[in-house]
Amino acid sequence: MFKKILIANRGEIAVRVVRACRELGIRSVVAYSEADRDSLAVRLADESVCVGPAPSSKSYLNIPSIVSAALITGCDAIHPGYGFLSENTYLCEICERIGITFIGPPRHAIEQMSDKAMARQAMKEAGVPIIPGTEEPVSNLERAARIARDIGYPVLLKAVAGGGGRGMRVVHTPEELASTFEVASSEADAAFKDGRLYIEKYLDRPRHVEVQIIADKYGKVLHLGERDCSVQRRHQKLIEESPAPNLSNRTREAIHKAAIKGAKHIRFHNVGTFEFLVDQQEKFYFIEVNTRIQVEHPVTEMVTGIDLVKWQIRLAAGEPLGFDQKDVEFRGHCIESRIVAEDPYKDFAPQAGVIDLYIPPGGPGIRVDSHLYCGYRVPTYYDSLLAKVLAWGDDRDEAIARMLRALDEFVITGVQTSIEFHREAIDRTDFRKGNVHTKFVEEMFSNKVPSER
Ligand code: MV4
Repeated sequence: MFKKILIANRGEIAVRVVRACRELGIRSVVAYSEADRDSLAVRLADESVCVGPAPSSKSYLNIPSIVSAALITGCDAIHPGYGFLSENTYLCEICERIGITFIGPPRHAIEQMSDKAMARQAMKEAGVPIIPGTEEPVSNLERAARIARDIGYPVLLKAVAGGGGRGMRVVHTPEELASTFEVASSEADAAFKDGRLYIEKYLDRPRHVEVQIIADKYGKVLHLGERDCSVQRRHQKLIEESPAPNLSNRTREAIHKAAIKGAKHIRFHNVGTFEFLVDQQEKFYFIEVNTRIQVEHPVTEMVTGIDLVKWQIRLAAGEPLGFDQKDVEFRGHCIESRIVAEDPYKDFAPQAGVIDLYIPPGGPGIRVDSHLYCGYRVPTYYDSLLAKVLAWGDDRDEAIARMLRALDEFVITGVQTSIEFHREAIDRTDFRKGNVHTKFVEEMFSNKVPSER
């Protein structure tokens, strides 16, 4: 087992990894930027090293600086968290060369899954359902019209160089194809210097359901259930929950099986997530693999009781999984609200400030993962996540009741937050009924005048 781990990240996930190290009896070293000198992770870690000035490019993304920090402090592993270098294969390669363990999946899996076309091809070979559409970019309008007819309208034109929802245009009828194809291609060219397009069947108001996978280096691949992450805004997840509501057990089990099949096919090990879109007929389609721990991992931890970060570390150190699929128990229902320093009633504009009052919620079924404390200055250089509030209940109704109680208890002053938005979203009839889909937030605001503040 590792003696000392460098945590190449910041905020709540850095605190989370420090806690996992502490429980495993492993010394922790937090790499921090000048803007995070007074961070909670620096305070809780055994050691800390400044890796550069505030801008991420000069600190958290500065590979020579991160690797040097690991070497000078005598670390034998690096935990990248999520974002930043968490899926950077160049860092993986350097770690392999210098004999430091990169805590994550094997480099070949990260490489293969980071290329959307390769990932799609790999899943197709594995027999995992993919969205009907083209493997290659569509070269001209005639071919596009033929393919669209074969797929069936509506179809989606997706920029090859796009991603995260950027560069997508829906075509509802054959008459619209020519003009939309022209517009989509020139938009893609302008945005990504690459005007090539794929065509796919368009799924209207799909749900975003992801499967948590955990696997050791000896071929054991298990799932830890699924999470519904449909409540998003501009492809930023806001609310996640497990189990996914309004999903038949037949579909649930089929999605789990598909993820395991896909993971085995790419010889995946450690911790990762297979993402799917589920249409209104409960057909599901693979969209991508995340080869890292995710923000929403505590949702799965609360329903299964399995500590994903400690297992990431154990698996990276070569330990076998200490349990089988039959041992994994799924109990109750968990919902996570991502509290961000943004004003949802001012188009989620990022907010800065010094935390004046910080009173996190508590009581039965509540967990708060956060790096905040009274007097903490929220830096403007990084993403706006302040805290994750998780509410677990015996069933979804109890989880909702507890989340509403927690959001009412949660006091953060000094910076505008999205607490109020979450309270409103969770309390909506549609949400209570489990009618969640990827246009939930859009529709929440479409017929809504921003409430007087
Ligand atoms: C789609 C889709 C509908 N049909 N593909 C957006 C980002 C990328 N991860 C996949 N995305 C979508 N692809 C087809 N053929 C709808 C979306 C989508 C979406 C997907 C997941 C989570 C949130 C979303 C929000 C808007 C659109």
